[in-house]
Amino acid sequence: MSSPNERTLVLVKPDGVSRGLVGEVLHRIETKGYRLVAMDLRVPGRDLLAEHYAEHHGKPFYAGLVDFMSSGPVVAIVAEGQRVVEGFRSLAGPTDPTVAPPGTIRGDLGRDWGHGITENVVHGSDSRESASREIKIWFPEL
Ligand code: IDP
Ligand code: MG
Repeated sequence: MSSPNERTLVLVKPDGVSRGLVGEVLHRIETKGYRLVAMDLRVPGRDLLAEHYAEHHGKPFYAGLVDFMSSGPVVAIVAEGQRVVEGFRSLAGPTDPTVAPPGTIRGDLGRDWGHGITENVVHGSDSRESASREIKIWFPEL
């Protein structure tokens, strides 16, 4: 279902921020035509990340994922537009940057750096339900 005010949560992950890719990610969101609703640069705490990644608790990569995501600043973004959840997932590309197709954010800007955890530049909500849950976690004021 689409709706005029569909929203998604995008994160530029610590690898993306430290490599200077925030502008490039914002450029892709904006040139695709989505509207920026909120944006914040911060180092996320482990409690917030535990909530954000609740679906991954207990998986072998969970501890490494939280270590990676709390290792430096991230930029949290809320973007809006018809079908933006699906649209941003399409812009981001599949999880593994080594095989993500060229043309996608992960395919163009990401690679395996040999650090164990999958560093893939961005997060994007995977459904409207996840988006609304995640936006409340990162931007409770919205
Ligand atoms: P997604 O970000 O494409 O939605 P998820 O399966 O939700 O992928 O995983 C969340 C994040 O956890 C990924 O973006 C990636 O950073 C990391 N990750 C996922 N699977 C693995 C894995 O098998 N090994 C290491 N890290 C992983
Ligand atoms: Mg996911």
